Amino acid sequence: MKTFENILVTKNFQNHPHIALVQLNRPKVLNALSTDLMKDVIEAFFLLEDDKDIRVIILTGNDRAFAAGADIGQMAEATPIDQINDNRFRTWKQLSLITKPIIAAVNGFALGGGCELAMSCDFIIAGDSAKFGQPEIKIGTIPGAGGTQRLTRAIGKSKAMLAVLTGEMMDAYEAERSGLVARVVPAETLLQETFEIAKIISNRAPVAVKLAKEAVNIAFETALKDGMEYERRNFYLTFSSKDQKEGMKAFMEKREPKYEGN
Ligand code: CO8
Repeated sequence: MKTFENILVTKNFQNHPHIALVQLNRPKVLNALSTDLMKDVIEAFFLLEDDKDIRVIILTGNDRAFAAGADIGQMAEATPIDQINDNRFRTWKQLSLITKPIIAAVNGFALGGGCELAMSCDFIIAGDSAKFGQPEIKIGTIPGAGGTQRLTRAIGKSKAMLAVLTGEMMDAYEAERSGLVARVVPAETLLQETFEIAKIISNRAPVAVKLAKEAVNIAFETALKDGMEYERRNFYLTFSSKDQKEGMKAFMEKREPKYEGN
């Protein structure tokens, strides 16, 4: 298997011929999702998709973070046009082309784009220390890769509004009660427990698994496309505000932001 700069890929995870592990690997920045990291994830997913032996993919981070969001340093000075030209959303969109099951195994922070990436997987198993949130509002922008759409469908309008408008995190148990997370397990055994679930799926008929995944997604995603387009334009729009520049600058300068409403 090819080696990547921003992720670690283990093809026969725990010597299992049908299970692969993809681990986000930018620990110094809590696995912030740079453009290059997301490209690595997609490339690895497509290699595993084409690998006839692999039946289930597990996506994980480390004990401290699954991923703390898009890379703020990379975005802070971006204009809406920079973002359109960078075409990062094309990479994100390709996640939906993977037909094999992808399980997100989440310990630590899954915030912003990190929460959106976990929600883009087929289901989430969380360690009991996991924290989920869409904190974009705190840095003067809004979710841009499905946070307002997938979170609302997963946990309902009221809880999604609370999360998106306050930017506050929810713990693993609240995430499970709300339907965002399929199961909570002890943080120390997260990978082992996720592996056991992956083993069960890998013993099911692969074609049926693919068709079942597709069918559940169709139920879930009806009309999602329109919502995502709408969200993306609003996400770009926040980058024309001074408050977005201030929010991200303040984060990098480790100070409280001063918002003026423009
Ligand atoms: N981007 C870049 N660097 C980050 C990020 C990030 N999202 N998160 C953390 N880091 C860095 C910190 O700057 C710090 O670096 P350094 O050691 O050089 O100072 C290092 O990671 C460790 O972080 P902290 O010292 O802040 O660790 P704490 O334990 O004190 O705090 C938190 C952890 C609460 C997770 C805190 O780091 C935080 O609030 N991070 C930002 C969370 C956030 O706002 N995420 C949303 C980002 S915007 C987004 O995701 C929009 C997605 C749109 C989709 C894009 C599609 C293309």
